[in-house]
Amino acid sequence: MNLSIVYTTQQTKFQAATYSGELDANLAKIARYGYNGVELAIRDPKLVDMMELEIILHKYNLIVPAIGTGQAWGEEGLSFTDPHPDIRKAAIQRIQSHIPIAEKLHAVVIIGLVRGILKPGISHPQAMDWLREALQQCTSAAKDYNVRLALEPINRYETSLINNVTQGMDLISEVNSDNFGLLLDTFHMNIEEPQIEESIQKCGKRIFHFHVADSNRWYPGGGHLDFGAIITSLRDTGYTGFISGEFLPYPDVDTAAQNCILHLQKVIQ
Ligand code: LER
Ligand code: MN
Repeated sequence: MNLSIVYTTQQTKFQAATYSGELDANLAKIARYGYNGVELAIRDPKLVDMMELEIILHKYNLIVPAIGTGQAWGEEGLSFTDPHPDIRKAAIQRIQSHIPIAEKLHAVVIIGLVRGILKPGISHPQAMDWLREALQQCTSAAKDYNVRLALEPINRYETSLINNVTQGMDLISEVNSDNFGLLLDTFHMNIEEPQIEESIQKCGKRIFHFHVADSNRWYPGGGHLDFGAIITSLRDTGYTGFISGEFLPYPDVDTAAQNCILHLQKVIQ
């Protein structure tokens, strides 16, 4: 089983970014607990010392399956659907700036909250037009590098733009690019999907990445989701990528990281 966990390269307000700071010490722990990958949350690639990062990744034999980009929205307010054209342009440029490092690391670029939220006075169709336009530009730039982009359906309490798999798959048809797929997150799916396993089946080969957190956003096993059934359904689609832990660091980050692995190993044959 390919398992990763989120590490954020810069401080963030986002609470479910499991690990941050002390790069060497934290990556050592992640590898020791049994993860073979680390998902990097990167606000701005300019702020990352790639040389140091690559040395430490190599030291602990960790793969980077995906790069999270949501902090560009969370910390800087950049989004694809901001009414201001300069902010939309800056958001597109920021996502495009992730592409060369994603190529180097063979990682998927995540499109989470950088899509934005519906701003006052902006209609939903207008925001969706901006979103499609931005995604077309980013997927086309990523194609030249063989990089894939994964949009994450996010629950209604965080955004009103693409909350579920049906909306995500419609957007995929509209953007119509082979390198554009979905990141499914069990925390959001538990809120938005009629039936989690069926929605996973519906996405099939368009699942480019997968986040796990339990119903309460604790580590898998800390809530009431059936991860045995969820992961079986994911595997039935032919998915061989990473299952990536993105959960609240409760009761503390190390216990959560270890409990995640223990639970998944217990429920997955
Ligand atoms: C990010 O992967 C995520 O799941 C969102 O909740 C971020 O706001
Ligand atoms: Mn997520």
